[in-house]
Amino acid sequence: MNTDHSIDTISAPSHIIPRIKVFGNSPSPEEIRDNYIAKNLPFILTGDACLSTNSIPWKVFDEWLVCSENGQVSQLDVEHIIRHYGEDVVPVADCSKQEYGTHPKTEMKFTEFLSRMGGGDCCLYLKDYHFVRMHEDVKLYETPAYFTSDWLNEYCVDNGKDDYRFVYLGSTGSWTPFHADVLHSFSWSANIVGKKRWILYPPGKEELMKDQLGNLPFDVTIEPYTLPTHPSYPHRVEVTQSSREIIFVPSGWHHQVHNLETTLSVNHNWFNGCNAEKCWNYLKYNLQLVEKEISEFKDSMTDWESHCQVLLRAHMGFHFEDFIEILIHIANKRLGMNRPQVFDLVALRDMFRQIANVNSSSRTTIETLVKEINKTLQYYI
Ligand SMILES: O=C(O)CCC(=O)C(=O)O
Ligand SMILES: [Fe+2]
Repeated sequence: MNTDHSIDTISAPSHIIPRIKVFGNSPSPEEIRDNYIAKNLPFILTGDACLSTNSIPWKVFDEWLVCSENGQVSQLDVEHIIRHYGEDVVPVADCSKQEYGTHPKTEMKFTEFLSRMGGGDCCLYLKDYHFVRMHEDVKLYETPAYFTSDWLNEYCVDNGKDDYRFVYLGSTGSWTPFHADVLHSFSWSANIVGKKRWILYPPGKEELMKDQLGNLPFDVTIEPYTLPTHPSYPHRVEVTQSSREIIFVPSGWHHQVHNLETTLSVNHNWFNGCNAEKCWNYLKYNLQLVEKEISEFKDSMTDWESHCQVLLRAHMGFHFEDFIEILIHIANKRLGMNRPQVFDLVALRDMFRQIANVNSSSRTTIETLVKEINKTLQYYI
């Protein structure tokens, strides 16, 4: 594997974000899975091959970008975008304000966003635009082979549910506050044009940054977090992602992101056999928090446990049965495939064994699935 560990290596020598050069089909998805994704370590993919399919660059480059007058740099083809997508209603964050630990969001037409961004309103940031779901026929880009094992979006697409595939667009200075991703899922994010500065902390190190009330910082680019004497500082990892590079953000790594130029990016959140257990543990941990929060009603409420699940879903976007339903859906599909998906089936079996202890309405289904998985796997491992 062609990795360059020397570029952009950051303040913390123990956590270096490698740049991995993609040539044709190399490295293989299995190499990336085993060396980085399964180890929950960040990396950057570089080289045009990572943003093309069978050597053909993604359509977004041709359709959404134009060369500047001197032919040197790519910039947004605003006219094309407005003509085709200007009427889309898109979510827009206001980076100049803080509400409940994040930037408040509104909705506006894409055309209005572009004209305000063009007019120098650097505080607006278009994010979480469900472009793929809204324009299924367009196929602006393809999920890179390294990230196609995606149980979350596979389930959402198969069941007509809201997905986790987004387009982001913001001018220089727009930014995303400190956070970890939904359900502690993975994220991959590809810069179509522009540059982003990423600041990341490995899982658990965010604890060193909580205030006396247990709140995480909103902005880690200010003191005391930038002081080398701060306890979290040795764990801080920073990297600049250039145009046409893809970053992988592992599960539970808190991060903050700044657009250093006008940046158009696509990103997906997802989980698969490498991090499903992390997502499940995070869901269980959040259930404990909810249970603690309303523990005083435990004896007086008949359906206290289901209330806890409702609150869990309101807070996290998922409750236990939602998560279990995704696993069951994927297991049924993998069992129905001609070529056995050994990696997925082993991971699903491990998950079902853990979930078997939970009081789930799907217990019988899960037991049957484990038996079927065992039957399939006996010929392969
Ligand atoms: O690009 C950004 O502003 C934020 C992206 C992000 O947080 C992610 O991909 O997880
Ligand atoms: Fe994120």
